[in-house]
Amino acid sequence: MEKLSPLQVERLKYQPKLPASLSNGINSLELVEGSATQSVRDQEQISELFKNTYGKPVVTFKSTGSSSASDVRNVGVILSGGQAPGGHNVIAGLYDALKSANSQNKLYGFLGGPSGIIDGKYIEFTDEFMDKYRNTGGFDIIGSGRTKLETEDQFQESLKVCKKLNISAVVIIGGDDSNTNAALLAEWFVKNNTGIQVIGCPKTIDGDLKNEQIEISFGFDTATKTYAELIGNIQRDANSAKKYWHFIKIMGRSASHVALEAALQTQPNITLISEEVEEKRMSLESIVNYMTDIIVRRANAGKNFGIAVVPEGLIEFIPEMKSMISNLNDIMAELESDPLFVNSTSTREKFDIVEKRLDENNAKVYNSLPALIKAQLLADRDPHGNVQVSKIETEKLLIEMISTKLNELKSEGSYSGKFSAQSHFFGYEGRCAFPSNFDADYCYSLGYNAFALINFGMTGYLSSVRNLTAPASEWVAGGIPLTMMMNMEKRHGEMKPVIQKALVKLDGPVFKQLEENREDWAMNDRYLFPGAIQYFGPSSVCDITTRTLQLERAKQLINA
Ligand code: FBP
Repeated sequence: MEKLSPLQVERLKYQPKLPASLSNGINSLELVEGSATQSVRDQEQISELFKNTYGKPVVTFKSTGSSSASDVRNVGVILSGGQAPGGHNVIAGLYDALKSANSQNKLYGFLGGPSGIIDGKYIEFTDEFMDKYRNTGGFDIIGSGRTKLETEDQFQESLKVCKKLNISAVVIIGGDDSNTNAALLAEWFVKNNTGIQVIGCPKTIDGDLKNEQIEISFGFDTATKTYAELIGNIQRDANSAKKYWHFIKIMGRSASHVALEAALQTQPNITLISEEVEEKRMSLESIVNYMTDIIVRRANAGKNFGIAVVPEGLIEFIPEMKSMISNLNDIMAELESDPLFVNSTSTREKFDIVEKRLDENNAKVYNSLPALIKAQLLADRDPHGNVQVSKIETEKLLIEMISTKLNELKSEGSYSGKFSAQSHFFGYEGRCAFPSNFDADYCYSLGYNAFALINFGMTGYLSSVRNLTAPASEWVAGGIPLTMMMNMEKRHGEMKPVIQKALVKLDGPVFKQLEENREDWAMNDRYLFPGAIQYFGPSSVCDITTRTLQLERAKQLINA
């Protein structure tokens, strides 16, 4: 029995590329400090909450050529939140940097996400163990979790575990929420004179942890390429059989970056962007009308087939749905401890209980939905107590509503086509793919760079690698103060400091590219077939990054 596939064997041998500034080793680095920074908004409150870590400068590294010895350090690492391709390489980069700085250094991995540091569940990395995971997808090396590291008790427990292992720095690999918590932990460690540093790494396939300083979170590149391959394959099938409309929901909890990028790589007939739906205050009915119009026009042109891409978070951006879901989240929090609701066996009974509690308008919206969607809205909540959008089959909801609309048009005599639809959800398929060369290199650099920040005594920083559309050797490595990306937002009814989530900018070059082309793509089949991610071959194919990064970079150059 073979233990590894041929591609696994080859990928294990891949040596990720580093920025030139880091490639002479950790001990030859010099830290270059920029000027003091401010948070993106609410400077007064954020500086008050982060008295010890606020206002630090952006830093970059340059190689001095000469090398000096560095102190012995033990470091702990945590994977937090949803999987994203390349997480193993962040750890590999961190491990290699740490061992190259001083072979006595140790790296501990906390198991199962942030809960590992609280419960003291960990492993110590060895060469042999690390080598099995290089350039592989997934977070199975130490596992991940969604526990929020934010309370005094949790910080105290983390401190005990760090002291026991003599850990002087913790690296948290996570999205906006996890890095917000990294900032809180960093501040707490300084305030309590623990001498423990905290460094974050920007992770999430959703691509919504980005800003002026962070060009993209890792995993977005591989996940979007994986979805684009799948969409391309379906487009080819649709164009061959010419008998189905494929409705494809694409992961991305809130922002539509993933759907937008996958659409630019494949050019489907319809792409919905949640941020546009919200901005234009489009109702569910107007979305259905917009899609139906394209389906009718294509049918009139003899094309009873097509591809529609729908972002995962769409439902929460439709104004009437947003209001109903928010009302429902509150009601469900009460109902979860109501024996009448919990013990009621019939779904109909549950629908009735919920409907009676919803405000009048929200009850109307809830009632207008098909039973399948109503049931999904009542299913398990996420750790914040909210509806789990990935479980709501928006693609099926749209198919059902469009079918009804087309039947009406047919009976009025204004539609004579055939509508046969298939639904798909691409999400988990892309989160653990083998990282693309870009993500393998980017992640390795982020991890390597995280140790460089630790070695210079930095804390409350996000590992940052920039200039990502250039070859890896020209990437710029450094660190961004986490507080610089923060503002105050309402969470669970209270104002809290959080890292701003980046939604799709409707006046940005990426959305504009879709907007300028969508009528052409709707009627004329301009499908692109990206094929599988290539790991070997010309760098113009293997190392190329997303359309999103390329378009944003081109815009920056025009503005410069
Ligand atoms: P992160 O923000 O933690 O990276 O996770 C994002 C994500 O992959 C979303 O795209 C998706 O909605 C969600 O996780 C699914 O979560 P789960 O893995 O808990 O089902």
